[in-house]
Amino acid sequence: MTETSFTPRVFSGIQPSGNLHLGNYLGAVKRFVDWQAKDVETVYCMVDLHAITVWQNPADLTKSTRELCAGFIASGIDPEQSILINQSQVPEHAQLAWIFNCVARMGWMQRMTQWKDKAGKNTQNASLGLFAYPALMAADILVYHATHVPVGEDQKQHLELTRDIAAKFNNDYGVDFFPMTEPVIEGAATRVMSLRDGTKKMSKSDPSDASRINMTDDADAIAKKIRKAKTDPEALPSEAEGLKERPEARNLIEIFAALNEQSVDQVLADVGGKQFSEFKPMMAELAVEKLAPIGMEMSRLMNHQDEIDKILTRGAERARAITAPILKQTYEIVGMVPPVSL
Ligand code: AQP
Repeated sequence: MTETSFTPRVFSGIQPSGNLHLGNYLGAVKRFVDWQAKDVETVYCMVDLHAITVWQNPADLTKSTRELCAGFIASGIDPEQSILINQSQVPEHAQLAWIFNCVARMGWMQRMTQWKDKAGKNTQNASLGLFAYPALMAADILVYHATHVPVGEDQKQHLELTRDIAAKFNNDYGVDFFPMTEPVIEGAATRVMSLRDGTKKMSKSDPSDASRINMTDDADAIAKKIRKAKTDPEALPSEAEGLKERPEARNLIEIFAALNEQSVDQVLADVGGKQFSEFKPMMAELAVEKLAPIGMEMSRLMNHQDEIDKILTRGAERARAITAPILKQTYEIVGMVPPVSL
């Protein structure tokens, strides 16, 4: 199959599980905005069906979904230009996921690092949904015949599995129906680390709020978290080689580079030789300048929840114009009897 036989279309999603953070922003949302500026159709999703693979308080889920939508828009996603949706409002995602549950193999799922990390030792008590998570993710992408998926580094394995599912489906049914989607992992900060431990990913579920910059943090909170970020006693190096074995220093430099749209080498050329006591205030100033306006816009939008709900409803309508025909063709390929008009 040639990868060029499909019209380019971008899809990506984020779980509305609260605490949208700098890692989600630099690894994903900022990239989504870049793709929106290109001449390609873009679909961005709040993946609430993924979020409930671990327990979510219902009222919190509702609030986090609207807040995530506000986060997308405040970061620069234009709901007229991109299709902005809540996953559960587009039922074809879950319907195609069932087909993919029957294509994917148990062994493939068992190898997923996210499954191993999130289920921990007590796999018997994890939800079936958490195990099947990558099949739903493959459906999210392939129900749009999406060709490109911008994500952070941690999603690479799931994207490879998406390709495996597409290839097995195409092969089993002798068709050339689903594209081989390309993961797009780019930018200076594809894996933002915790501010308290440079060896751990910055994450929504880290119990320490000081480990992450939330997109809703105000200027004071952002500056304070950067001031308190863990560092080492050495001065900053002038070349990237000098960041080896210095995970906290590397993390701060990568965040700075991504926020300032520079490469790590460019940043080090400017700040090499400086102590953290000098660098951290520069970084705090940059982070406040770039992030605080997004947080403020998110709070403003959260006062207009009816507008957010309308945007999502309209997004779902536009999305279903793409997903319904693709699901219909999938059912035909699989051999399901179609309904007739009575
Ligand atoms: N630390 C990160 N650095 C760069 N990119 C990141 N992403 C997440 N964390 C980082 C990217 O954000 C997108 C959405 O992620 P998600 O919400 O679907 O799930 P996640 O990767 O599980 O996010 P968290 O914060 O780590 O949540 P929890 O704590 O619930 O597990 C993806 O593109 C992801 O790569």
